[in-house]
Amino acid sequence: MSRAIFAALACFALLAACGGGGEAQPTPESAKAFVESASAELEELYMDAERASWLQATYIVYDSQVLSSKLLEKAYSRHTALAKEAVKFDGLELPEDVARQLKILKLSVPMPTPADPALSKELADIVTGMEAAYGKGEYCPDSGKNKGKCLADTDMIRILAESRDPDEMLDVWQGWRRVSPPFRNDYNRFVELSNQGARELGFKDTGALWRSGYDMPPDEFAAELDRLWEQVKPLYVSLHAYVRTQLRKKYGDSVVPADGPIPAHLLGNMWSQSWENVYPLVAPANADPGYDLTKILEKRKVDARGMVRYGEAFFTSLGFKPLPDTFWERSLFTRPRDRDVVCHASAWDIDGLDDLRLKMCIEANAEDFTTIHHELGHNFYQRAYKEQPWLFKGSANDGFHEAVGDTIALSITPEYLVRLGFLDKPTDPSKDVGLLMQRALEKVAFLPFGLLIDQWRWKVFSGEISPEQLNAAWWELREKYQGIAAPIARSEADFDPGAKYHVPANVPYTRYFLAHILQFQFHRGLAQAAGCDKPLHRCSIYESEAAGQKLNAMLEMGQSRPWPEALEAIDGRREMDATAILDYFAPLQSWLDEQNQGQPTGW
Ligand code: X8Z
Ligand code: ZN
Repeated sequence: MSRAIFAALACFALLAACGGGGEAQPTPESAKAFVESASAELEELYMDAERASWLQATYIVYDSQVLSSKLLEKAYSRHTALAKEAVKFDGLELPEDVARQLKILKLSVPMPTPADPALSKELADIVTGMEAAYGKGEYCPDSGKNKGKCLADTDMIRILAESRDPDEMLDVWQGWRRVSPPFRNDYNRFVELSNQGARELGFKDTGALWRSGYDMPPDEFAAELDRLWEQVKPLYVSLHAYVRTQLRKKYGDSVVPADGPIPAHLLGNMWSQSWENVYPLVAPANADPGYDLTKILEKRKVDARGMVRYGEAFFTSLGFKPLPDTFWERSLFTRPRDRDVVCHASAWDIDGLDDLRLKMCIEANAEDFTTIHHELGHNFYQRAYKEQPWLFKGSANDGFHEAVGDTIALSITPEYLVRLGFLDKPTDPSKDVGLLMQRALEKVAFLPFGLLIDQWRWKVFSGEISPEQLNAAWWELREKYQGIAAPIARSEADFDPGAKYHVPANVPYTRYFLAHILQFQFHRGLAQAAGCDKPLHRCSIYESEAAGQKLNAMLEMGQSRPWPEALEAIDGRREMDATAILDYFAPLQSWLDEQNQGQPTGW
């Protein structure tokens, strides 16, 4: 959108709204004009902010931070102001698409800013600063195995994935958590300022604003989450009990309790959020599928770009167009040697059209292979809805955006690996419990983590968790939902939630919980379209144009319709529902029940 067109639209809106001087009565026509001019203005502002954010995330220096913060503040404060202004059309009979765009305008402020410019600037500076501090985080141990080295986040993530030495794991676990206490006070101030912005918009607090974005009353949405969690909890509890028993065998009774929470540093992941890296310790006897994707990638010397090419090729096999050349020119695929970057993976849509990018410090392993598919899911979604009006350029709800690439990754089956030439023949189906165990360590283990981050944040925003209790409340929720515990004493001098990217970067997290439910619904719907009659975990939609068309039909809707309609387009039903994930893992659930007999479950 050129500046000239944008100016003309803004002028048109002003004339329509103001008529012949004084405040004219809002009309459907002026509402439409308002939506158009607001969209054009915000599109421009966000595009500049995105470019500056890209620079800030891929080149963390003082100036990129200042510029990014400035442009983000400009976009957010204008968005907040327009959201407030949109209220003037409340109660007016409007065409459905205009009403929906106004609603999205009011609810989609990523970070509501206070009207006072000084406070608004302070808020933007805090968030940019926290993300940069996280991105620059490193740990230089002064004793132990890694003495004398300075470890970056990716180094520590790799150590936790590969090491079986509890002292080394504990050392990097606590080492990474030194990155966040310096911005604990900033976080408290951020909560105050963001809440002030949300209240000025008419919400109780920022959490209430976040819960309002799901085409249903916010309290009903919170109840939906509880319902979904209750559906999947028995499966999680069975997996937890089995893994605990196996970890006791490995590390001993003095390290892992028989019936209490599992120490957080032993699960192969910095945040204990997914446990696939402990698969070798918990692999079912006689049911190991017998291949290791990490080893295959290493042996074939697949580099970062090569891994992304495999991801792209999956989407093109479904009928999607290849990614544009600019994607390959402008993305960041590996950690640069000479500068700080935010390594947490993300997919970018700079101009709402074709300037798509991936930012990721790729390592040649199975976990990153999956994450690449996750990220490309975002990019292909972004491109599919590019023809929609600006306010509809988004996913049906935020869980949908997170679910698409994961859905594709569920199709990385042994049969698919044979198609790639990675395996000579598909694995023996009698060993499928091993395959399902691998998947469950990734997907089922994640469920309570996906839920608890925002359970914590919502309470912080509402004040139910006070600034003095941030860490204690965090560990209470970690224990309640995940059944894990800190391996060493923690106190309010720590700020462990801040050591998870999405907290300092202020990215809502419930979306990932939803995605872990939705992706199995999507997979079921697409496998059906692909004519797969095998068990769900053996279905791959690779090369199925029918599945591709069904997926694209949902993606190109963007945010133009309430999410139940988008879900219906792919799964034939309008409710988020855990039966798909439960069906997928049903054989594993029976197997776990047998293994857990005579063993304590729960914590
Ligand atoms: O943050 C992500 C993606 C980017 S949207 C890499 N994920 C969550 C996380 O890493 O904590 C994907 C799974 C959950
Ligand atoms: Zn994502």
